[in-house]
Amino acid sequence: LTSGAFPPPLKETEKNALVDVVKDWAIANGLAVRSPPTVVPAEADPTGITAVNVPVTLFPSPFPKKCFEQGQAVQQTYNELYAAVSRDEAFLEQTVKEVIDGDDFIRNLWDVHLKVKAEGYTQPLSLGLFRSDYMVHQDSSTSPPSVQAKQVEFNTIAASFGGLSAYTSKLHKFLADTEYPLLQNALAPNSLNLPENQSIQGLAGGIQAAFNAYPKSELGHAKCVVFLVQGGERNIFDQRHLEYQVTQSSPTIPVFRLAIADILKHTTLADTPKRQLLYRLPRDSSKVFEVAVIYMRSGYHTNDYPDQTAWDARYHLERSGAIKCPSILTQLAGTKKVQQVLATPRPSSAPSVLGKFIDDSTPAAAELWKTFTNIYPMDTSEAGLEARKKAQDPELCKAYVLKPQREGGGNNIYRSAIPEFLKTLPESHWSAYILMELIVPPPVSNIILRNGHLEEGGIICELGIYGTCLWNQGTGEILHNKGAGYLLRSKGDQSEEGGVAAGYGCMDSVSLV
Ligand code: GSH
Repeated sequence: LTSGAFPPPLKETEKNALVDVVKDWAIANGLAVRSPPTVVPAEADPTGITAVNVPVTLFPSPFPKKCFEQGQAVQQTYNELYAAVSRDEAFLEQTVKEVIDGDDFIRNLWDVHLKVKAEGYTQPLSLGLFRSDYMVHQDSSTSPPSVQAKQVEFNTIAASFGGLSAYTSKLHKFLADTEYPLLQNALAPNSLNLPENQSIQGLAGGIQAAFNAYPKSELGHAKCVVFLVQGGERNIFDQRHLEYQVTQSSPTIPVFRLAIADILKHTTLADTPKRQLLYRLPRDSSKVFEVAVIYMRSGYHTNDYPDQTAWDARYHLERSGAIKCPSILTQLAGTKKVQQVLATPRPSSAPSVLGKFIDDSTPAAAELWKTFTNIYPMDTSEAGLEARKKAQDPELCKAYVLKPQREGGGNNIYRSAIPEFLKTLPESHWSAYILMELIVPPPVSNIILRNGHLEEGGIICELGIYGTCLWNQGTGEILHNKGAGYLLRSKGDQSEEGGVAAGYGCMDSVSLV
């Protein structure tokens, strides 16, 4: 891949042949999503039985080995860092306070936490299934240009696509073995460097570790794991791959899917000091399970809380004895504001903020620092006022993205849109945002198969490294801390937003160069 054109020039017949193989392999292996209504109209599929392959590249994208290894190498330190941040309530309170005026969602989360804190948390263990996202930053001022993995964001709730990404790696491996050697401009299998991707085992392993750490039910129930999901989720197979892997334990671990809107309908809290979370099987209410782990694939978006009852339901979960993945504190640790504060360079004499959480003098911490990019507050501090100037300047703003404290994609404001956007907001709300320098990755080309059509051209790749961590919120003891495979997502280089779930990006895998 280092020499010659990539992707290799293809004849029409070759493209069609590849598409045929990908279409079938994807469905045969569950590299799929439930059909979007734009592809299969609801009236053609009234019972929701159809699925289509997830948007995917026809080739793995070349990705700098150095950056891939950098992301892997720092993941356990990141796990440790975010576990420590989650435990520092005073730090989170201070950080949250800075955005709360412009952000009711964060305020509501914080209020739920305070209510539970007042009566006392009963579950000391906390689980994180994390994903740290990076883009390759190319510094062309050096010769040869040097590359660094720079962190885009750190996800602490519903970090998705670990189920499908393992299969994307397998798809590209399959094509490398069977199809690429047949092309006119053949790619020899050994010309690609395709690392193993253990994201399914890794993420499921985190859930299993938490399940096993949860004691045997004192109430005589069987333990279970609950996946808390959104109603009508289309990314269901990604979740199912994890679910099937979690169950594969001896003895089998029961896993149930619970829609966020149905929490109060199907679960109750035991009237005991531990407030165990009890799940009643909807089809047979005599079957009761004690929820050991609640894994949230919802609850990160305002749409998940349409009314006060939804907030009551989140409170109900938070005060329960189940191990939360994540707890509210861990969810809040994933805000952009926390990321910005952590990435603030240490003043020459004073210790860094990072040093409050992990030993900042180790080589591991030095590696972590290298992944930070420039992120500025939008408040009235000196750095904030400086950032406000940049954000409002029609020229300077072009190097930045403005981000609110939101998850799930589609919320960011890019480049020249920033000054106009700020005008629509009262200035008192500006501090709810952070300003981040755009990372400009080296150009890569690929071919995306999306809903049966090919999109060819420049793409931007974003690497996600998964990590799992189980810790004791009280003592700080870490019971489990592992890396858990990777995700590569790509998007057309003309598109700003990159989320696959939000409909912009596609699945990809790395060929290390
Ligand atoms: N509810 C969906 C799921 O559980 O798969 C989507 C969740 C979601 O949007 N997760 C964000 C993410 O990982 C983090 S909060 N997005 C990646 C992407 O869409 O490409």
